[in-house]
Amino acid sequence: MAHASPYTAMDFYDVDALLTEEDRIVRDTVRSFVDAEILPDIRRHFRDGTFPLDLIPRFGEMGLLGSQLEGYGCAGMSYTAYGVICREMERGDSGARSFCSVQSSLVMYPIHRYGSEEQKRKWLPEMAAGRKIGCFGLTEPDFGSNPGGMATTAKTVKGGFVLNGNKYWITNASIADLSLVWARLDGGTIRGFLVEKGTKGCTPEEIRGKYSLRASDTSGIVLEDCFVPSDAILPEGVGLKAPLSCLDSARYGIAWGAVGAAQACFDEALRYAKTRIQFDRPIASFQLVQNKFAEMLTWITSAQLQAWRLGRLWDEGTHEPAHTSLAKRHNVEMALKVGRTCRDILGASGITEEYAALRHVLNLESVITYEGTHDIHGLILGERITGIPAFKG
Ligand code: TGC
Ligand code: FAD
Repeated sequence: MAHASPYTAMDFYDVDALLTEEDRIVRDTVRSFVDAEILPDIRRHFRDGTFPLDLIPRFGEMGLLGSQLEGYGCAGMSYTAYGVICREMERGDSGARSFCSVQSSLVMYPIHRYGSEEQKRKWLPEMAAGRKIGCFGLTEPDFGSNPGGMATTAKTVKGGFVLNGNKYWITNASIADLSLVWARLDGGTIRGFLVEKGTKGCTPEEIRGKYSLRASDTSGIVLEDCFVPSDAILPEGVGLKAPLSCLDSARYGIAWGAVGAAQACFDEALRYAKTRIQFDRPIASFQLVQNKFAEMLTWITSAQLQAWRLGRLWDEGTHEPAHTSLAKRHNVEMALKVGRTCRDILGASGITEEYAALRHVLNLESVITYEGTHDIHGLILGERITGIPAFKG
Protein backbone atom coordinates (compact mmCIF):
# COMPACT_ATOMS: atom_id res chain seq x y z
CA MET A 1 0.00 0.00 0.00
CA ALA A 2 1.43 3.40 -0.95
CA HIS A 3 1.95 5.67 1.97
CA ALA A 4 1.37 9.37 1.79
CA SER A 5 2.74 10.35 5.17
CA PRO A 6 4.48 13.72 5.43
CA TYR A 7 6.50 12.11 8.20
CA THR A 8 10.20 12.35 7.44
CA ALA A 9 12.10 11.24 10.54
CA MET A 10 15.40 9.76 9.61
CA ASP A 11 15.95 6.02 9.56
CA PHE A 12 19.65 6.65 9.24
CA TYR A 13 20.79 3.02 9.08
CA ASP A 14 17.73 2.03 7.02
CA VAL A 15 16.78 -0.32 9.86
CA ASP A 16 13.33 -0.74 8.34
CA ALA A 17 15.01 -2.49 5.38
CA LEU A 18 15.40 -5.35 7.88
CA LEU A 19 11.61 -5.66 8.16
CA THR A 20 9.74 -8.12 5.98
CA GLU A 21 7.59 -6.77 3.17
CA GLU A 22 4.52 -7.68 5.26
CA ASP A 23 5.81 -5.76 8.26
CA ARG A 24 6.48 -2.72 6.08
CA ILE A 25 2.91 -2.83 4.78
CA VAL A 26 1.72 -2.83 8.40
CA ARG A 27 4.00 0.14 9.09
CA ASP A 28 2.68 2.14 6.17
CA THR A 29 -0.94 1.38 6.99
CA VAL A 30 -0.61 2.38 10.64
CA ARG A 31 1.54 5.39 9.77
CA SER A 32 -1.09 6.75 7.39
CA PHE A 33 -3.81 6.04 9.96
CA VAL A 34 -1.95 7.91 12.68
CA ASP A 35 -1.39 10.89 10.37
CA ALA A 36 -5.01 10.99 9.23
CA GLU A 37 -6.95 9.97 12.33
CA ILE A 38 -4.89 10.45 15.49
CA LEU A 39 -2.63 13.45 15.02
CA PRO A 40 -5.29 15.94 13.88
CA ASP A 41 -7.26 15.63 17.13
CA ILE A 42 -4.73 14.52 19.71
CA ARG A 43 -4.15 17.97 21.19
CA ARG A 44 -7.84 18.31 22.00
CA HIS A 45 -7.93 14.86 23.62
CA PHE A 46 -4.80 15.60 25.61
CA ARG A 47 -6.25 18.94 26.74
CA ASP A 48 -9.65 17.45 27.64
CA GLY A 49 -8.27 14.28 29.19
CA THR A 50 -10.19 11.98 26.84
CA PHE A 51 -9.38 8.96 24.70
CA PRO A 52 -10.60 8.86 21.06
CA LEU A 53 -13.06 6.03 21.68
CA ASP A 54 -14.46 6.23 18.14
CA LEU A 55 -11.14 4.96 16.77
CA ILE A 56 -11.20 1.65 18.66
CA PRO A 57 -13.29 -0.26 16.07
CA ARG A 58 -10.93 1.15 13.42
CA PHE A 59 -7.98 -0.38 15.29
CA GLY A 60 -9.96 -3.62 15.12
CA GLU A 61 -10.65 -3.36 11.37
CA MET A 62 -6.94 -2.97 10.72
CA GLY A 63 -6.11 -6.06 12.79
CA LEU A 64 -4.12 -4.05 15.34
CA LEU A 65 -5.71 -5.58 18.46
CA GLY A 66 -4.21 -8.90 19.51
CA SER A 67 -2.28 -8.70 16.24
CA GLN A 68 0.39 -11.07 17.59
CA LEU A 69 -2.09 -13.82 18.49
CA GLU A 70 -3.32 -16.71 16.32
CA GLY A 71 -6.97 -17.65 15.82
CA TYR A 72 -10.15 -16.35 17.48
CA GLY A 73 -10.37 -13.44 15.06
CA CYS A 74 -6.79 -12.27 15.71
CA ALA A 75 -4.50 -11.32 12.83
CA GLY A 76 -1.62 -13.70 13.66
CA MET A 77 1.07 -11.22 12.70
CA SER A 78 4.71 -11.44 13.78
CA TYR A 79 5.96 -9.95 17.03
CA THR A 80 8.02 -7.60 14.88
CA ALA A 81 4.80 -6.36 13.26
CA TYR A 82 3.33 -5.88 16.74
CA GLY A 83 6.39 -3.78 17.59
CA VAL A 84 5.98 -1.73 14.43
CA ILE A 85 2.32 -1.09 15.34
CA CYS A 86 3.39 0.15 18.77
CA ARG A 87 6.09 2.37 17.28
CA GLU A 88 3.76 4.03 14.82
CA MET A 89 0.98 4.43 17.41
CA GLU A 90 3.31 6.05 19.93
CA ARG A 91 4.52 8.43 17.23
CA GLY A 92 0.96 9.74 17.53
CA ASP A 93 0.63 9.57 21.31
CA SER A 94 1.65 7.19 24.10
CA GLY A 95 -2.06 6.93 24.95
CA ALA A 96 -2.78 5.23 21.61
CA ARG A 97 0.08 2.76 22.09
CA SER A 98 -1.00 2.19 25.71
CA PHE A 99 -4.46 1.23 24.47
CA CYS A 100 -2.96 -1.36 22.12
CA SER A 101 -0.53 -2.62 24.79
CA VAL A 102 -3.26 -3.19 27.34
CA GLN A 103 -5.75 -4.74 24.93
CA SER A 104 -3.24 -6.93 23.06
CA SER A 105 -0.65 -7.90 25.67
CA LEU A 106 -2.32 -7.51 29.02
CA VAL A 107 -5.84 -8.80 28.39
CA MET A 108 -6.05 -10.73 25.10
CA TYR A 109 -2.68 -12.45 25.58
CA PRO A 110 -3.51 -13.88 29.04
CA ILE A 111 -6.94 -15.03 27.87
CA HIS A 112 -5.28 -16.65 24.83
CA ARG A 113 -2.55 -18.28 26.91
CA TYR A 114 -4.24 -19.03 30.22
CA GLY A 115 -7.98 -18.96 29.43
CA SER A 116 -10.49 -21.77 28.90
CA GLU A 117 -11.83 -22.50 25.42
CA GLU A 118 -15.12 -20.80 26.41
CA GLN A 119 -13.32 -17.67 27.66
CA LYS A 120 -11.30 -17.47 24.44
CA ARG A 121 -14.39 -17.86 22.24
CA LYS A 122 -16.37 -15.35 24.23
CA TRP A 123 -13.82 -12.56 24.50
CA LEU A 124 -11.07 -12.74 21.90
CA PRO A 125 -13.07 -12.14 18.68
CA GLU A 126 -14.94 -9.23 20.29
CA MET A 127 -11.74 -7.70 21.63
CA ALA A 128 -9.89 -8.20 18.34
CA ALA A 129 -12.70 -6.33 16.57
CA GLY A 130 -12.54 -3.48 19.09
CA ARG A 131 -16.12 -4.10 20.21
CA LYS A 132 -15.02 -4.94 23.77
CA ILE A 133 -12.34 -3.16 25.78
CA GLY A 134 -10.21 -4.79 28.46
CA CYS A 135 -8.11 -3.63 31.39
CA PHE A 136 -5.46 -5.33 33.52
CA GLY A 137 -5.58 -4.88 37.29
CA LEU A 138 -2.31 -5.85 38.92
CA THR A 139 -1.04 -2.73 40.72
CA GLU A 140 -2.51 -1.74 44.09
CA PRO A 141 -2.12 1.43 46.14
CA ASP A 142 0.51 -0.25 48.35
CA PHE A 143 1.99 -2.67 45.80
CA GLY A 144 3.44 -1.15 42.63
CA SER A 145 6.94 -2.43 41.92
CA ASN A 146 6.25 -5.37 44.22
CA PRO A 147 3.02 -6.92 42.88
CA GLY A 148 3.91 -10.19 44.61
CA GLY A 149 2.84 -8.56 47.88
CA MET A 150 -0.70 -7.84 46.67
CA ALA A 151 -3.51 -7.66 49.22
CA THR A 152 -6.54 -8.24 46.96
CA THR A 153 -8.20 -11.51 47.84
CA ALA A 154 -10.46 -14.03 46.14
CA LYS A 155 -12.38 -16.30 48.47
CA THR A 156 -13.87 -19.53 47.18
CA VAL A 157 -17.61 -19.64 47.84
CA LYS A 158 -20.48 -21.76 46.51
CA GLY A 159 -20.66 -21.27 42.73
CA GLY A 160 -17.68 -18.91 42.43
CA PHE A 161 -15.43 -16.45 44.19
CA VAL A 162 -15.76 -13.23 46.17
CA LEU A 163 -13.18 -10.54 45.42
CA ASN A 164 -12.12 -7.81 47.86
CA GLY A 165 -9.42 -5.17 47.51
CA ASN A 166 -8.26 -2.14 45.55
CA LYS A 167 -6.48 -1.88 42.25
CA TYR A 168 -4.91 1.44 41.30
CA TRP A 169 -3.40 3.13 38.25
CA ILE A 170 -5.31 0.86 35.88
CA THR A 171 -5.33 1.94 32.22
CA ASN A 172 -8.83 1.84 30.68
CA ALA A 173 -10.56 0.61 33.87
CA SER A 174 -13.37 3.19 33.57
CA ILE A 175 -14.08 2.35 29.92
CA ALA A 176 -13.51 -1.41 30.12
CA ASP A 177 -16.09 -4.08 29.38
CA LEU A 178 -13.81 -6.60 31.04
CA SER A 179 -11.36 -6.22 33.93
CA LEU A 180 -8.70 -8.88 34.41
CA VAL A 181 -8.16 -8.69 38.16
CA TRP A 182 -5.24 -10.47 39.83
CA ALA A 183 -5.95 -11.61 43.39
CA ARG A 184 -4.68 -14.02 46.03
CA LEU A 185 -6.91 -17.09 46.03
CA ASP A 186 -7.92 -18.21 49.53
CA GLY A 187 -4.94 -16.40 51.04
CA GLY A 188 -2.40 -18.18 48.82
CA THR A 189 -1.59 -18.29 45.11
CA ILE A 190 -2.10 -15.34 42.75
CA ARG A 191 -4.78 -16.03 40.11
CA GLY A 192 -6.52 -14.02 37.38
CA PHE A 193 -10.28 -13.32 37.38
CA LEU A 194 -12.38 -11.97 34.53
CA VAL A 195 -14.81 -9.40 35.92
CA GLU A 196 -17.44 -8.13 33.51
CA LYS A 197 -18.56 -4.52 33.43
CA GLY A 198 -21.51 -3.89 35.72
CA THR A 199 -20.67 -6.72 38.11
CA LYS A 200 -21.97 -5.73 41.53
CA GLY A 201 -19.16 -4.76 43.90
CA CYS A 202 -16.69 -3.79 41.16
CA THR A 203 -16.45 -0.01 40.83
CA PRO A 204 -13.96 1.90 38.67
CA GLU A 205 -12.91 5.36 39.88
CA GLU A 206 -11.18 7.66 37.42
CA ILE A 207 -7.91 9.24 38.56
CA ARG A 208 -8.01 12.95 37.79
CA GLY A 209 -5.35 15.65 37.71
CA LYS A 210 -2.78 13.80 35.60
CA TYR A 211 -0.11 15.81 33.76
CA SER A 212 0.82 12.69 31.81
CA LEU A 213 -1.03 10.28 29.50
CA ARG A 214 -3.96 12.62 29.45
CA ALA A 215 -5.34 11.02 26.29
CA SER A 216 -5.76 7.74 28.15
CA ASP A 217 -8.08 6.62 30.91
CA THR A 218 -6.33 5.76 34.19
CA SER A 219 -8.52 4.58 37.06
CA GLY A 220 -8.69 2.70 40.30
CA ILE A 221 -10.93 -0.35 40.81
CA VAL A 222 -12.68 -0.87 44.12
CA LEU A 223 -13.68 -4.47 44.79
CA GLU A 224 -16.18 -4.89 47.61
CA ASP A 225 -17.63 -8.35 48.11
CA CYS A 226 -17.63 -8.72 44.34
CA PHE A 227 -19.04 -12.12 43.38
CA VAL A 228 -17.83 -13.72 40.13
CA PRO A 229 -18.90 -17.19 38.94
CA SER A 230 -16.58 -20.23 38.92
CA ASP A 231 -15.88 -19.85 35.21
CA ALA A 232 -14.40 -16.35 35.74
CA ILE A 233 -11.03 -17.70 36.87
CA LEU A 234 -8.27 -18.12 34.25
CA PRO A 235 -7.70 -21.85 34.66
CA GLU A 236 -4.12 -22.08 33.40
CA GLY A 237 -2.49 -18.97 34.92
CA VAL A 238 -1.14 -19.87 38.35
CA GLY A 239 1.17 -17.70 40.45
CA LEU A 240 2.90 -14.35 39.95
CA LYS A 241 4.64 -15.60 36.84
CA ALA A 242 1.30 -15.49 34.96
CA PRO A 243 0.84 -11.69 35.19
CA LEU A 244 4.60 -11.17 34.84
CA SER A 245 4.55 -13.05 31.53
CA CYS A 246 1.91 -10.59 30.25
CA LEU A 247 4.11 -7.70 31.31
CA ASP A 248 6.92 -9.12 29.20
CA SER A 249 4.81 -8.83 26.09
CA ALA A 250 3.67 -5.29 26.93
CA ARG A 251 7.21 -4.18 27.80
CA TYR A 252 8.28 -5.50 24.41
CA GLY A 253 5.77 -3.17 22.73
CA ILE A 254 6.99 -0.22 24.78
CA ALA A 255 10.58 -0.82 23.65
CA TRP A 256 9.33 -0.20 20.09
CA GLY A 257 6.83 2.51 21.00
CA ALA A 258 9.44 4.73 22.61
CA VAL A 259 11.27 4.87 19.29
CA GLY A 260 8.14 6.30 17.65
CA ALA A 261 7.77 9.03 20.28
CA ALA A 262 11.46 9.98 19.86
CA GLN A 263 11.19 10.03 16.06
CA ALA A 264 8.15 12.31 16.23
CA CYS A 265 10.03 14.80 18.43
CA PHE A 266 13.16 14.67 16.27
CA ASP A 267 11.19 15.24 13.08
CA GLU A 268 9.34 18.22 14.53
CA ALA A 269 12.47 19.86 16.02
CA LEU A 270 14.44 19.44 12.80
CA ARG A 271 11.72 21.16 10.76
CA TYR A 272 11.60 23.95 13.32
CA ALA A 273 15.38 24.41 13.51
CA LYS A 274 15.65 24.80 9.74
CA THR A 275 13.14 27.65 9.67
CA ARG A 276 13.68 29.44 13.00
CA ILE A 277 15.96 32.42 12.39
CA GLN A 278 18.15 33.87 15.14
CA PHE A 279 21.23 36.05 14.61
CA ASP A 280 20.16 36.19 10.93
CA ARG A 281 20.63 32.45 10.46
CA PRO A 282 18.50 29.35 10.93
CA ILE A 283 19.25 27.88 14.34
CA ALA A 284 19.98 24.58 12.52
CA SER A 285 23.18 26.22 11.25
CA PHE A 286 24.68 26.58 14.73
CA GLN A 287 27.21 23.96 15.77
CA LEU A 288 25.68 23.41 19.20
CA VAL A 289 22.27 22.73 17.66
CA GLN A 290 23.78 20.40 15.06
CA ASN A 291 25.55 18.50 17.81
CA LYS A 292 22.21 17.99 19.57
CA PHE A 293 20.80 16.45 16.40
CA ALA A 294 23.90 14.28 15.99
CA GLU A 295 23.50 12.98 19.55
CA MET A 296 19.79 12.36 19.11
CA LEU A 297 20.24 10.53 15.82
CA THR A 298 22.81 8.30 17.48
CA TRP A 299 20.47 7.53 20.41
CA ILE A 300 17.50 6.85 18.13
CA THR A 301 19.52 4.61 15.82
CA SER A 302 20.77 2.55 18.78
CA ALA A 303 17.22 2.19 20.05
CA GLN A 304 15.89 1.20 16.61
CA LEU A 305 18.48 -1.55 16.38
CA GLN A 306 17.64 -2.81 19.87
CA ALA A 307 13.95 -2.90 19.05
CA TRP A 308 14.53 -4.73 15.78
CA ARG A 309 16.87 -7.32 17.31
CA LEU A 310 14.49 -7.87 20.23
CA GLY A 311 11.74 -8.46 17.66
CA ARG A 312 13.86 -11.18 16.02
CA LEU A 313 14.40 -12.83 19.41
CA TRP A 314 10.64 -12.79 20.10
CA ASP A 315 9.79 -14.12 16.65
CA GLU A 316 12.40 -16.88 17.02
CA GLY A 317 11.11 -17.66 20.53
CA THR A 318 14.62 -17.28 22.00
CA HIS A 319 13.95 -14.16 24.09
CA GLU A 320 14.19 -14.08 27.86
CA PRO A 321 12.62 -11.47 30.18
CA ALA A 322 15.93 -9.65 30.76
CA HIS A 323 16.31 -9.07 26.99
CA THR A 324 13.03 -7.16 27.04
CA SER A 325 13.97 -5.27 30.22
CA LEU A 326 17.15 -4.02 28.58
CA ALA A 327 15.34 -2.54 25.58
CA LYS A 328 12.38 -1.14 27.56
CA ARG A 329 14.78 0.53 29.97
CA HIS A 330 17.13 1.89 27.34
CA ASN A 331 14.59 3.01 24.77
CA VAL A 332 12.26 4.85 27.13
CA GLU A 333 15.16 6.73 28.71
CA MET A 334 16.42 7.49 25.20
CA ALA A 335 13.01 8.86 24.16
CA LEU A 336 12.85 11.08 27.23
CA LYS A 337 16.30 12.49 26.47
CA VAL A 338 15.32 13.10 22.85
CA GLY A 339 12.00 14.69 23.86
CA ARG A 340 13.62 17.05 26.35
CA THR A 341 16.38 18.02 23.88
CA CYS A 342 13.77 18.73 21.20
CA ARG A 343 11.72 20.80 23.62
CA ASP A 344 14.86 22.85 24.25
CA ILE A 345 15.47 23.36 20.51
CA LEU A 346 11.90 24.63 20.16
CA GLY A 347 12.61 27.38 22.68
CA ALA A 348 9.55 29.01 24.22
CA SER A 349 7.35 27.56 21.47
CA GLY A 350 8.19 24.16 22.89
CA ILE A 351 6.11 24.75 25.99
CA THR A 352 2.91 25.19 23.98
CA GLU A 353 0.50 22.55 22.73
CA GLU A 354 1.21 23.64 19.18
CA TYR A 355 4.25 21.36 19.31
CA ALA A 356 4.27 17.70 20.28
CA ALA A 357 7.60 17.44 22.11
CA LEU A 358 6.41 18.34 25.61
CA ARG A 359 3.28 16.18 25.27
CA HIS A 360 5.55 13.24 24.45
CA VAL A 361 7.90 14.10 27.35
CA LEU A 362 4.99 14.27 29.80
CA ASN A 363 3.64 10.95 28.51
CA LEU A 364 7.04 9.31 28.72
CA GLU A 365 7.23 10.24 32.41
CA SER A 366 4.54 7.57 32.86
CA VAL A 367 6.08 5.17 30.41
CA ILE A 368 9.38 5.18 32.32
CA THR A 369 7.40 4.27 35.47
CA TYR A 370 4.80 1.79 34.28
CA GLU A 371 5.48 -1.75 33.19
CA GLY A 372 8.40 -1.76 35.64
CA THR A 373 10.24 1.40 36.57
CA HIS A 374 13.61 2.25 35.02
CA ASP A 375 15.36 1.09 38.19
CA ILE A 376 13.36 -2.14 38.52
CA HIS A 377 14.53 -3.06 35.02
CA GLY A 378 18.07 -2.16 36.10
CA LEU A 379 17.65 -4.62 38.97
CA ILE A 380 16.22 -7.33 36.68
CA LEU A 381 19.32 -6.90 34.52
CA GLY A 382 21.50 -6.78 37.65
CA GLU A 383 20.14 -10.15 38.73
CA ARG A 384 20.61 -11.60 35.24
CA ILE A 385 24.23 -10.38 35.15
CA THR A 386 25.32 -11.30 38.68
CA GLY A 387 22.91 -14.08 39.60
CA ILE A 388 22.06 -12.12 42.78
CA PRO A 389 18.53 -10.66 43.19
CA ALA A 390 18.72 -7.18 44.77
CA PHE A 391 14.99 -6.32 44.99
CA LYS A 392 14.63 -7.22 48.62
CA GLY A 393 17.50 -5.32 50.21
P1 TGC B 1 10.21 -13.40 41.27
O1 TGC B 1 10.40 -14.33 42.44
O2 TGC B 1 11.40 -12.85 40.57
O3 TGC B 1 9.31 -14.13 40.17
C1 TGC B 1 8.12 -14.85 40.50
C2 TGC B 1 7.90 -15.88 39.40
O4 TGC B 1 7.69 -15.20 38.15
C3 TGC B 1 8.70 -15.58 37.20
N1 TGC B 1 9.06 -14.36 36.46
C4 TGC B 1 8.65 -14.11 35.22
N2 TGC B 1 7.93 -14.86 34.37
C5 TGC B 1 7.67 -14.33 33.15
N3 TGC B 1 8.09 -13.11 32.77
C6 TGC B 1 8.80 -12.32 33.62
N4 TGC B 1 9.19 -11.10 33.24
C7 TGC B 1 9.11 -12.82 34.91
N5 TGC B 1 9.78 -12.32 35.97
C8 TGC B 1 9.75 -13.27 36.92
C9 TGC B 1 9.85 -16.11 38.04
O5 TGC B 1 10.64 -17.00 37.30
C10 TGC B 1 9.10 -16.79 39.16
O6 TGC B 1 8.61 -18.02 38.65
P2 TGC B 1 8.43 -19.31 39.63
O7 TGC B 1 8.13 -20.44 38.70
O8 TGC B 1 9.75 -19.47 40.35
O9 TGC B 1 7.31 -18.97 40.54
O10 TGC B 1 9.23 -12.24 41.74
P3 TGC B 1 9.48 -11.01 42.69
O11 TGC B 1 8.28 -10.89 43.59
O12 TGC B 1 10.84 -11.09 43.33
O13 TGC B 1 9.39 -9.76 41.68
C11 TGC B 1 10.30 -9.54 40.72
C12 TGC B 1 10.04 -8.18 40.01
C13 TGC B 1 10.35 -7.03 40.94
C14 TGC B 1 10.98 -8.15 38.81
C15 TGC B 1 8.58 -8.07 39.54
O14 TGC B 1 7.72 -8.06 40.58
C16 TGC B 1 8.34 -6.90 38.64
O15 TGC B 1 8.51 -7.00 37.43
N6 TGC B 1 7.89 -5.71 39.20
C17 TGC B 1 7.45 -4.59 38.38
C18 TGC B 1 5.94 -4.52 38.38
C19 TGC B 1 5.37 -4.04 37.09
O16 TGC B 1 6.04 -4.02 36.06
N7 TGC B 1 4.11 -3.75 37.10
C20 TGC B 1 3.42 -3.37 35.88
C21 TGC B 1 1.92 -3.34 36.10
S1 TGC B 1 1.00 -3.31 34.61
C22 TGC B 1 1.32 -1.82 33.93
O17 TGC B 1 2.09 -1.04 34.36
C23 TGC B 1 0.56 -1.52 32.72
S2 TGC B 1 0.88 -0.01 31.99
C24 TGC B 1 -0.11 -0.26 30.67
C25 TGC B 1 -0.07 0.74 29.62
O18 TGC B 1 0.74 0.57 28.66
O19 TGC B 1 -0.91 1.69 29.68
P1 FAD C 1 6.80 2.35 43.56
O1 FAD C 1 6.89 0.86 43.39
O2 FAD C 1 6.33 2.86 44.86
O3 FAD C 1 8.24 2.95 43.24
C1 FAD C 1 8.60 4.29 43.62
C2 FAD C 1 10.10 4.46 43.39
O4 FAD C 1 10.82 3.50 44.20
C3 FAD C 1 10.54 4.20 41.95
O5 FAD C 1 11.57 5.06 41.61
C4 FAD C 1 11.08 2.77 42.00
O6 FAD C 1 12.04 2.50 40.99
C5 FAD C 1 11.70 2.74 43.40
N1 FAD C 1 11.80 1.37 43.92
C6 FAD C 1 10.79 0.52 44.25
N2 FAD C 1 11.27 -0.66 44.68
C7 FAD C 1 12.62 -0.55 44.61
C8 FAD C 1 13.71 -1.44 44.89
N3 FAD C 1 13.50 -2.70 45.30
N4 FAD C 1 14.97 -1.00 44.70
C9 FAD C 1 15.20 0.25 44.24
N5 FAD C 1 14.24 1.14 43.94
C10 FAD C 1 12.96 0.72 44.12
N6 FAD C 1 -0.68 -0.98 36.63
C11 FAD C 1 -1.50 -2.01 36.29
O7 FAD C 1 -1.57 -3.03 36.96
N7 FAD C 1 -2.29 -1.91 35.17
C12 FAD C 1 -2.28 -0.83 34.37
O8 FAD C 1 -2.99 -0.79 33.36
C13 FAD C 1 -1.44 0.27 34.72
N8 FAD C 1 -1.47 1.42 33.99
C14 FAD C 1 -0.76 2.51 34.42
C15 FAD C 1 -0.91 3.72 33.76
C16 FAD C 1 -0.24 4.85 34.21
C17 FAD C 1 -0.44 6.16 33.51
C18 FAD C 1 0.65 4.75 35.30
C19 FAD C 1 1.44 5.95 35.75
C20 FAD C 1 0.81 3.55 35.96
C21 FAD C 1 0.10 2.42 35.55
N9 FAD C 1 0.18 1.21 36.25
C22 FAD C 1 -0.63 0.15 35.89
C23 FAD C 1 0.96 1.12 37.47
C24 FAD C 1 2.47 0.97 37.24
O9 FAD C 1 2.79 -0.31 36.79
C25 FAD C 1 3.17 1.30 38.56
O10 FAD C 1 3.04 2.69 38.74
C26 FAD C 1 4.63 0.89 38.55
O11 FAD C 1 4.75 -0.53 38.56
C27 FAD C 1 5.41 1.47 39.73
O12 FAD C 1 4.71 1.33 40.93
P2 FAD C 1 4.49 2.58 41.92
O13 FAD C 1 3.96 3.68 41.11
O14 FAD C 1 3.70 2.10 43.07
O15 FAD C 1 5.93 2.99 42.37
